[in-house]
Amino acid sequence: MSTSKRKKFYVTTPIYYGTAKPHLGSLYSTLLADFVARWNKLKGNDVFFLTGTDEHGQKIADAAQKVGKDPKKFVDSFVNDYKKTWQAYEIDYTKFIRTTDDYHVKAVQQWIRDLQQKGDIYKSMYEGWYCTPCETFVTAKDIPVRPELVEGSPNGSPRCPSCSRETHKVHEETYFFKLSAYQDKLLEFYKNNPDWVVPKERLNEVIAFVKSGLKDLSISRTTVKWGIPFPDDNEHVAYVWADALNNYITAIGYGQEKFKKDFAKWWPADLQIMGKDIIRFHAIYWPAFLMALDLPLPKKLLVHGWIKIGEQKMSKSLGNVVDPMNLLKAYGADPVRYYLIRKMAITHDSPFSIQDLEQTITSDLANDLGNLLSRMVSLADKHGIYELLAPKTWSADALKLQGECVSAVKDFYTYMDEYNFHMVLARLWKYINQVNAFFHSHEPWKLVKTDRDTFLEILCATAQSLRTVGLLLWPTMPNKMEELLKSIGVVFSLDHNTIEELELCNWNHNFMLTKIPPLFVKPEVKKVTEQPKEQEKKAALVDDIITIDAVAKVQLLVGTIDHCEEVAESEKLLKMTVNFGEKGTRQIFAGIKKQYTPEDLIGKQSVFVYNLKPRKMMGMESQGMMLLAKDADGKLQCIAPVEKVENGTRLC
Ligand code: ME8
Repeated sequence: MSTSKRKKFYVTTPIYYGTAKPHLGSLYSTLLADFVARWNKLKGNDVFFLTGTDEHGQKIADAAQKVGKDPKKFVDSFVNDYKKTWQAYEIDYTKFIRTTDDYHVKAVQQWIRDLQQKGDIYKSMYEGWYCTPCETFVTAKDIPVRPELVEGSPNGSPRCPSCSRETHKVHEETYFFKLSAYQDKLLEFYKNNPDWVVPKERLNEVIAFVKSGLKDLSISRTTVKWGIPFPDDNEHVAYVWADALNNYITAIGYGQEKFKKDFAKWWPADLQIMGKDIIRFHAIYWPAFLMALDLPLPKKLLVHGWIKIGEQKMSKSLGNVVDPMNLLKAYGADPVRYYLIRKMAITHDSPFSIQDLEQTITSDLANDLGNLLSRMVSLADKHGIYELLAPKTWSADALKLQGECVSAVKDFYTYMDEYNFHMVLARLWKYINQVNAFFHSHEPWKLVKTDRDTFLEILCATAQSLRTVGLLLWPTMPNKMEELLKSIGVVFSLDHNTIEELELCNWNHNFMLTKIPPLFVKPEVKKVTEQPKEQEKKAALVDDIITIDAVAKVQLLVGTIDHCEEVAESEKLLKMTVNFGEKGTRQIFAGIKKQYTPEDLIGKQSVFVYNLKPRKMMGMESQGMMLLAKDADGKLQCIAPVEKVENGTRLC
């Protein structure tokens, strides 16, 4: 693509508090930014991807003091952890900003001067409540509507609306930012830009808050020492959010004469990504700060939900965080990247479980994608075929698959444009399964002896499809997809191609095949470490008697049959999609076609073996087993709880 046609794309993540190592939640936001950044690079755009750490404020000062460290030294080690984790997860950021960086400190002071000159910052007294863990002021209007925020608090201070912890009273001289002056402008902006926040609905909460009246915002503290000193008034340091939000402009040159051009090139940001906890800061304070500077506002805010562990948000303060480096050691970076983008929905809170992660790696990556590649390349290798030349004309079946490819690519673009990332991957997997069905149903391993031309066509159509899939999946799994493409002879390079030039659906490419080790490894089934006691061992040897340990190994779960259909080629099988609540959904087959129609079962609850090793049935994977009662005549009956229970409930 000529450089003149290249569009700029500037994407940011929140800057994370330097009080602890990154966890799966921080990885998630950063990964989304990397995913979108790579997609833009693939489209030939000129990308700036910013991430970093938030290093000032009382919260950091307190945490450092607890371990007897100087705050800067305290955050240094965590910054290293962030950088190492991002590198391990192939997070290809352009710049990592630290709010203790000298240029940022100077630029924030410049920002204060600019606004003082405009009359948007003035000095007065502040009295109110403050939550240090959230670094946020709890305003009077949070309290009357939320009576529960005052209950149970020993000194009558309200609890923080965000984290429910006790706040403390602040009474001090402060500089205020004239936030109230921007209330109408903000409301006007939201009205004219209803799609500014994705998902749209999250903007409603912001609008309601602004409509209820904005007070001027205290942006300096005298009781906190660890922060950016106010210019010409060193008694005050900048409020940590006023300091932190400005990172998005200071990183690209705001406040530095020599970077004026860079700033003009990159600002406004094209996409700012964050979790829903910090939307108020980004959708109210931040645009007001920018309006005060007469700067354009970011084009889009992408606000995602929580990764949850059970019913709780995964968070440092709740102590239930998952360390991404442990996951990396067990499963590798790309499978975890895939899992997070595929299984966490932007619009909702999403549960995380190791079991679901392992299940997804096994079924989506190892079985659906990895096997497809290895079956095709191994079959070619077995018959000494390394070069695949695109036929001049394709058969009707191959053209049908090509049509499915066109439609998959079209939908992929649409979902990308809507930031509907988990659907992007779900849609692509539909196509991968169409390719699997195409390959399987033509039985090329038989055709090789009877019809070599068709045999070669099947291999080549599969390779054409894998090329498309490999390129589209590159932003999700960069390393693995480069390996996949290499094994079919496609050299991946951003320097030479953009996605448009790669002609994803033009099936005129030739391939050079190389056999590679399995692209994805199925996670090992967890070994049971407990040794049964001697007595129990003996009992276990007696026919039909098992120990309680053996019972405990079988996970029997209640699930609702969300979807059910007949397997056309089988006399017995029904294929079901079973909903296990937070434990996800599973595809399960059962041989009950003679007893039940799909309509009998849809919406019903039944009991399933959840931790059974997946098995292939009619070329498809069954990811569990339905429990059935079988009478003397062999008649089968489903087993259901007497009253409805929550999906995923375990039998005990
Ligand atoms: O708020 N699920 O920093 P922070 C998904 N320094 N995402 C999660 C998550 C979870 N369970 N937990 C955290 C701050 N996140 C400020 C930001 S920006 C100018 C200043 C992600 O370390 C999510 O993006 O508390 C959330 O908004 C962010 O981490 C909060 O990071």
